[in-house]
Amino acid sequence: MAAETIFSKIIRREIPADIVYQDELVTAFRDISPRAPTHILIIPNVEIATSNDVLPEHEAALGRLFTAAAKIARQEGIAENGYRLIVNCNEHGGQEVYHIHMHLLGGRPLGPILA
Ligand code: D5M
Repeated sequence: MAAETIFSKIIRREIPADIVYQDELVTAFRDISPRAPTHILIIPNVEIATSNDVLPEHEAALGRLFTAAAKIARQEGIAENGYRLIVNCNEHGGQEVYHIHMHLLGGRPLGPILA
């Protein structure tokens, strides 16, 4: 199991966060420093540090990230126009919090990914 991060405290509701969705496998909450009108982090409730640490037993929780993303995008009213899903890994990927998370970004045109 990965070392605990601040995200585990958010899952357990021990520190404040704007949680927009939670079920038995994943939790989603608004990013503290949003890069777009909608910027939500969707994380598995199980601690997985990075995408390098993914195991077959995590497939249900990681698949749920996508179903949750689609549901939240509809809730946020951004499904039709579209949005971006991002998972950063380690230093070169720009990962800051070592509990794997999917960024859901939308609400404005985001431009080319590598711009
Ligand atoms: O993204 C990590 C993201 O996590 C970054 O966009 C800020 C966000 N963050 C960090 N702490 C919090 C809390 N407490 N609430 C909400 N959002 C938070 P990365 O992909 O690791 O660079």
